[in-house]
Parts: sequence; C-alpha cells; structure tokens
Amino acid sequence: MFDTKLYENELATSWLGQNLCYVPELESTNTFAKKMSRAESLHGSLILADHQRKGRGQYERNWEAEPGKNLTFSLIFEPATSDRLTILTLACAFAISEVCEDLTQEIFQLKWPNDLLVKGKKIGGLLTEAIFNGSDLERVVIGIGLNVNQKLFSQDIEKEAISLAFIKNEYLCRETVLTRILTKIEYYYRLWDRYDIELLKSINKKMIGYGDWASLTVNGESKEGEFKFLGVNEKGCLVVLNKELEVNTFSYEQVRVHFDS
Ligand code: BT5
Repeated sequence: MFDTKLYENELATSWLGQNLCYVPELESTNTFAKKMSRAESLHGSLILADHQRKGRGQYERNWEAEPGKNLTFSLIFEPATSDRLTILTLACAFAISEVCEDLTQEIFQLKWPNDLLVKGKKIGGLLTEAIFNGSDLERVVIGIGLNVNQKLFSQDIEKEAISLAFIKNEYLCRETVLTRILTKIEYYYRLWDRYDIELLKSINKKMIGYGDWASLTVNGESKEGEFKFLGVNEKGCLVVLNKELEVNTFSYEQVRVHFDS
C-alpha cells in the first residue's frame, strides 16, 4: 500500500500534489480524474492508485502495472488554454527523466510524443487528456505510469519494458520517487507557463532521434522521403526538414515518426 503519511512528510512542493486523492484500486486514474467534480479537482491535485483495473495508454491501448509496485497517477492542471499541451506532457516526462537519471546514473530519453525510455526500453508513459466545458477548457489531466519495482512483465511487453528496480537491482521507495518527481514537475510547469524557450531546447535535446533522419506517417499515410527530425516548436508542433530544406510542421495528432534503428 502506498504510504500517504510518508508521502505527506516528504512532499516539498508548494502546490503540486498537496491535494492528494489516494484510491487503492480503481479503473484508471485518468478516468477517475476526468469524472471528479470541479471542487474536488483543483489545480495541482494528484490522483494516485495502487491498482488500476483498466490502465489506459493512447488510443485505448493497455497500460500494464503490477498492483502496488509502480507509480500510476494523474495530475490535474488548469492552464489558461489548451495550446502547447504537447510541450507540457514532454515537460513532465523531462522532469521524470531528471529524477530517474539522478536515481540510476543512466541516461533517459524522451520519445515523441509521450514515452520515457532508458537503455532502449520503455520505463514510463504519459497520457494527456483535456476536458472542455463547451468551448472552455476546464482542466487538463496528465496521467503518468512509471515502472518502479516491477521486474516481470507480460509476454506482450517483456522485451520492451524496464523498471527502476531492474536497473538498480534494488527496490525503491515509491513515495520518495513520487515526491521528487512532483518537485521537478512543479518547477518545469512554471517554466512551461512562462513560455520558457530554454525548457523547449532542453526537451528537444532529450528527444530520441533529435537531428536524425526519419520517415513519417501523416494522417495514417506514410510520407515519401526522409525528414530531419527537429523536435517540437514553441507551439508544440512537430518540426521536420525535408531534403529540399523546407520546414514542415505537424500537429501531434497528425504524425508518427519512425527512425531506422
Ligand atoms: C502510454 O501510452 O504510454 C501512456 C500510458 C499512461 C499510463 C498512465 S497510468 C496512470 C494514468 N491512468 C491511466 O489509465 N493511464 C495513465 P501508449 O504510448 O499508447 O503506450 C501503450 C503501450 O505501451 C502498450 O500498448 C504496450 O505496448 C506498452 N506498455 C504497456 N504497459 C507498459 C509498461 N508498464 N511498461 C512499458 N511499456 C508498457
């Protein structure tokens, strides 16, 4: 069981995660966060579960997590607009990568648009969902799954998944890992909110394939030719350069990037 007392003792943020909603078992923290009333789900709220019966990835893909071993949680933000949410998602991933690098001394990388990788394997994933009231943005839910103490994964993902415990060969305190992550996310949220260009540069440098040639699938169709992957721009769009040296930008929903390796 997640130790909420220890969490509260170690939490060093000023607003993020101060309102903790711990539910031992639920369907999905993102689904839960989306259904919460406005009064319960203030800016900075954290919904955390030990066991998700139906953890979700993008396009209703499954997020696997052995109960009680990992971090599966959602953060609620109330930004002024729903612009640049791709950058906010990547900023959260970047924050997690810094904490994990500090814990393991390994290099972590971000994979467009929402994955966290180490040693070529996936250790975490983020699922960002925006909730509107008519045309007004009500809240943004960023769901985060991080493999902490799980060492065995299902056959479907055993070759592609890794955890912190696997790297360090020891169990980690989930409460400590989480509070450290929240401190970093709170810091980078402020930079994101201020349109900080250095944050964008740092994110791009951490992105797998930055500056490399890649092939693209746009709206489900593969695009002819090779493109140099230039990361995200200040609007959160993916930027590529084609062989004719023309810059193309794509929204997050439109494009998938494939690298040869
Ligand atoms: C993601 O989706 O990577 C986003 C995952 C977000 C999970 C969090 S947990 C808390 C919150 N509540 C939720 O219900 N969701 C969020 P996607 O890029 O679509 O990747 C999904 C794919 O990753 C799956 O199809 C598997 O191939 C792989 N996968 C599933 N579980 C994994 C795990 N534990 N570690 C590594 N890879 C995994």
